[in-house]
Amino acid sequence: MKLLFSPTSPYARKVRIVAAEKRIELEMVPVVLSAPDCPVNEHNPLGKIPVLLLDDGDSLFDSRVIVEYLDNRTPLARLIPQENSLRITVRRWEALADGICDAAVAALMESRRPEQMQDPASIAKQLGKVERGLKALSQELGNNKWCVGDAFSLADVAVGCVLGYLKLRYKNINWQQQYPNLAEYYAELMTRASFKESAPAES
Ligand SMILES: N[C@@H](CCC(=O)N[C@@H](CS)C(=O)NCC(=O)O)C(=O)O
Repeated sequence: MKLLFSPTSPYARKVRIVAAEKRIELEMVPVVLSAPDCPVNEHNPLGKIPVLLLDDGDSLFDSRVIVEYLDNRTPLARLIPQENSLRITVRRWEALADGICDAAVAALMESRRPEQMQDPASIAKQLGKVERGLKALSQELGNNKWCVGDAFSLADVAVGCVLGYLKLRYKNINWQQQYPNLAEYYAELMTRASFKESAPAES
């Protein structure tokens, strides 16, 4: 199986961490979305990464579908609980974490447009989602070691990926100081090989 990804994509990082935790070997294919010969559109009409190319030629997207597929490939290190209410709780955390990523990515894209074309209200709206989302993550995590119950799960993978993305792209949002519980939690996640090896290089 091949994964079309970019090293800074938080959604692709989620997939890379899940594969590593479950000891599933993926052939990594780095892509540049803006390159004219970028293969992503051929496999995902939405033109987004990550995309998982299966050995039979099919493709899977988006990250939520890919992580479920990988989690079901082997019972080793299950990251999505099979019991319904726990599974929904894990997926709600993932939706919150991914939603913060969506807002952070949208604000970044808007702020990269030529200044006279930028819409400050739209940037502010997206950043409001990021701020409220971080507050919710901090409150809901509290002093717990993991997001859901007493086991590492997909919820922790997703939350770790959004925190890593904000650390990389939004140095002005000092969530580590604002929410010490999230800072401690991220530091703990970063002791895992799967997180360390997938961390985007800080420039
Ligand atoms: N919901 C999607 C989001 C994927 C996504 O937005 N990926 C970004 C890279 S971080 C992308 O491909 N952006 C290109 C575009 O939106 O055209 C997922 O979970 O996989």
